Amino acid sequence: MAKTLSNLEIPNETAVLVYINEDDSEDQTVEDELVGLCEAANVTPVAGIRQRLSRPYKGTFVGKGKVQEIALLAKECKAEVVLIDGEVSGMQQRNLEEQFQCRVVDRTQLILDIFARRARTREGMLQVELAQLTYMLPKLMSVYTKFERQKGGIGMRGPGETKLESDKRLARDKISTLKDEIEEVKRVRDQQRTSRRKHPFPFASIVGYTSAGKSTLMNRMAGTDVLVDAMPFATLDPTTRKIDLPDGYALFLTDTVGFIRHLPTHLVAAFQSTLEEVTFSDFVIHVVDLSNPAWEVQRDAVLSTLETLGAHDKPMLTLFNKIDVVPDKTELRRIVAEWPNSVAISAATGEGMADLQTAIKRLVQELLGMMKVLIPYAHQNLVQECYDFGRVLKEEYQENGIYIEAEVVDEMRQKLARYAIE
Ligand SMILES: Nc1nc2c(ncn2[C@@H]2O[C@H](COP(=O)(O)OP(=O)(O)OP(=O)(O)O)[C@@H](O)[C@H]2O)c(=O)[nH]1
Ligand SMILES: [Mg+2]
Repeated sequence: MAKTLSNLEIPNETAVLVYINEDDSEDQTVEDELVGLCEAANVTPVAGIRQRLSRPYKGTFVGKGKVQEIALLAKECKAEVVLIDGEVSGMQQRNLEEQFQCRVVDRTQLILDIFARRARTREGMLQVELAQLTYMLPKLMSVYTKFERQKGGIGMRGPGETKLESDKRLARDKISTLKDEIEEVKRVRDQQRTSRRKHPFPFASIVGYTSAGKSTLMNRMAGTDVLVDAMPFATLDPTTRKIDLPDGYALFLTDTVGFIRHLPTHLVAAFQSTLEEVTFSDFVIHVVDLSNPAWEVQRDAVLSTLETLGAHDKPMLTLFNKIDVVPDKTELRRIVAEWPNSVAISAATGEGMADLQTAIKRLVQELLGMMKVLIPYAHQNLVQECYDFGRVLKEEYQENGIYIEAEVVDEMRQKLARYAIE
């Protein structure tokens, strides 16, 4: 499984993992998540240690005694990296590296590292570089310790690394160049869209916590071959496909990058161009991994990320996924009954797909309004648009024009208003 994703040229590194969650009921899921992230970044955990922190210590993030403990552990295990499951400042990082005598990497750097390895498109790579630089900028001044950051080490991979060696001003210049480049890539992509709308209609995005099963669902519904993997962030670049729904309805569906908790807002912003797909959707399909004990925390993390993106007001269909491995069916029924507009499915086995299609069809129908028009032959192009932006029920070539009965999106209704009959 690891072979499909890991870049074998990047050396494996050993790490001591430092957990900082306060709530002990979350221990297992927090550990599982960090170990999963390590696997995706080709890091081998050699030991784990925990400090329950409500607030990080100013100078060293963890407490004094814990610093000693970690230093000892890192030495014993000959760890190359100490990985802290939080956001560590540049000053804290420098202090800790001195104490630990090895490199210190935080959660955000680890995630960015995975993104850097996953990015395939130009846009994806530019966004990762932008995120890395934005994240590193405040840290730059304290980055130069005797454990000089080298190309290839965890937390330092990807396109941003060479520039990180330059000063803050250079980084800022680079950030602004990157933003321009992303804008340019985006502009070209928008131009290539032939339709009047920025996106085809109707258009929905699959969102959800990483590993919830978004790509598995996409593959099942659209017959795509998007990479599915148990490791987090298998998908980075979005894929869009048209899918057919019952009764002649259709939908454009996008599978995109997963969300994760504790990701700084400005990093989400760096992925604006990818996540724009979500903000332009007519509605969102939120996949929740019900088999994960932390599914509620994950669901809420997704909802708050959507809020950051300004996409929380969109109609949402919630899919409770992986029910093939959820033993308690009574509990399952209760959850679905309580959560508005939700369906229980298994993207893996196909269970619940009929209910899902009905639910999606209903959402698509809500976006459409019935219209009867007589389009003059001089404006024949509108006929095709009726097909593109709605569902045509009748098409008749008459003396004065083309008679169309169709369910179409609002924008199209406005466009057709002058040809409306009745
Ligand atoms: N048992 C079970 N496993 C599933 C189901 N759906 C997905 N999985 C598994 O969950 C893991 C993650 O699936 P993906 O489809 O890659 O998840 P994703 O949401 O696209 O994840 P990222 O792209 O990494 O954010 C894979 O190992 C899938 O085989 C399901 O319905 N049941
Ligand atoms: Mg995926």
